[in-house]
Amino acid sequence: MISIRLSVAVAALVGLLSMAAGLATGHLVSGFISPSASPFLAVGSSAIDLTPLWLKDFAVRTFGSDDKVVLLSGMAVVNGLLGMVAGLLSRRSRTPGLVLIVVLGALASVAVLSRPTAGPLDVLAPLVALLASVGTFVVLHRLGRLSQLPAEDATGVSRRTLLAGSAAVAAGAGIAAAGGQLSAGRSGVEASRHAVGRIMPTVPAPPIPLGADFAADRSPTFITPNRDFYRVDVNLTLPQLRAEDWQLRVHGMVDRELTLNWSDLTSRPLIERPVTMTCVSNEVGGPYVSTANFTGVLLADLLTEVGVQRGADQVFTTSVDGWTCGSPTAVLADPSRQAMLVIGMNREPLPIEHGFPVRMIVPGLYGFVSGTKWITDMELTTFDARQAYWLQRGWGQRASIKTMSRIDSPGPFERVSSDNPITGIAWAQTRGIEKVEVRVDHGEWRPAELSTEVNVDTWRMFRLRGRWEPGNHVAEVRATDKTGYTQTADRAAPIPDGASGWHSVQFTVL
Ligand SMILES: Nc1nc2c(c(=O)[nH]1)N[C@H]1C(S)=C(S)[C@@H](COP(=O)(O)O)O[C@H]1N2
Ligand SMILES: [Mo]
Repeated sequence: MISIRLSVAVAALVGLLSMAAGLATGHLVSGFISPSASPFLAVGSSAIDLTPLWLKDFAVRTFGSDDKVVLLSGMAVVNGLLGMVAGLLSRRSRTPGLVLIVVLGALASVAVLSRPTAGPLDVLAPLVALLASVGTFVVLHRLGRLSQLPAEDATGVSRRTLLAGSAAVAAGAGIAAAGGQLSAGRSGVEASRHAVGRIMPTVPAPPIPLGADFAADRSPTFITPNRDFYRVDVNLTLPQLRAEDWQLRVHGMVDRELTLNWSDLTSRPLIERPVTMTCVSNEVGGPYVSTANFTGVLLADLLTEVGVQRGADQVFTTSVDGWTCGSPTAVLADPSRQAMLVIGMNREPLPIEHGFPVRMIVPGLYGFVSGTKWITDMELTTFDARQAYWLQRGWGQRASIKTMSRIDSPGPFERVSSDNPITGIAWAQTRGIEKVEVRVDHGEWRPAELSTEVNVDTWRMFRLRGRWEPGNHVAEVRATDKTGYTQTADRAAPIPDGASGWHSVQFTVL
């Protein structure tokens, strides 16, 4: 046997395709077990959990809600490079490349099995992935060597055979990955959501008054349609939890432990209320704020029922995928706060990405300390005893939503007519908005017109009419809440307890 070295290009191609074949097959198998068993996605989810705070903050700031796409693309590139390295290590002998593939396969298995929702079957996905990757590597490596034999040793394996084999692997990987993606959506959760049907509250919210927004002048609509509601979570794959399988255990420092299922929950009085939700990661002027009519069961009643023991200052909630959240008991138990276990959003069952079948909503607290989606566990405990997901990563513990305002029209650097009103939103949940002022080109602050107030837990729209000279301008906004506090110019970053400062927009009058 003559010793043959694979060319750099062939070696890299063999490694790259073996990696693709493995990841795609694993993704396909996961489609039949559980989306989070996908080796590719499990490694991505582990990366999210292990990402240091500064990098996470950078990613959200730089890529916004595209951060997941960016993460997945970056991972695809890294995986491809690792595959190429495996190929390049094996230009003479296939052993070093195989060793690297087996090590990576083992790491992927660890990632899959350490997902909080992992079941024992999940390991099948990375195992099949590993087998597919090794098999592809062995076959393509052999084809690669044969295709590089000198002509007098011709075995009938030409470069063309190698190319055909490679194309077949690439196509197979594409189909497998797409198949995994398709079958992942078939867990019966959409059917369960459909079966729930429209959510009819026992106590409906009063109708939204006319004049609750200035949408005609390009403020947001008062109610955000579900499909436009901002979404923030750490999930690459959405938890698949059917209403009929849902349970919530309320336990810990309580007198009477309680477990609720879907029919227990939905047979209680269902209260409907519009609430504006906000994410602590929202930059000044950012998009992570939306309003919906939420329907659910009041938490204050539930906490009275279980009998909270003295000293239990934290309600520690966990979602089905293991994400955790710590909220102050005093806030959740306060009947005037109207914190809820929510099942309905604008009369629809919660969309899956917003927590189907049940989530928590607490007016006045940022989502990361109150908005547990896919909630399955509620433990009464102390802040000393347990640390929730974001607290472990440097964010604040008691995060009340700050008084804030945002200009929506004109948009940044927009060219508008001279009579374009300046419109936008202001919010100060639990306190309510008293006044919004706008100034143009650092002139006098002028009070803006306010939309009809719906309740203190929702946003209010503002509008300032005027005539602006042709040319470039800057508009700034500041809100005053009903405690008399006026937003200051002091800029704070979102970390650890929410951004502050005035939003400003530059625009041009034609
Ligand atoms: N299970 C789970 N619940 C979660 C999160 C999460 O990552 N996982 N993110 C929280 C954060 S940070 C916010 S701001 C709100 C956002 O809710 P939305 O996506 O429905 O707007 O959900 C909260 N609930
Ligand atoms: Mo958030």
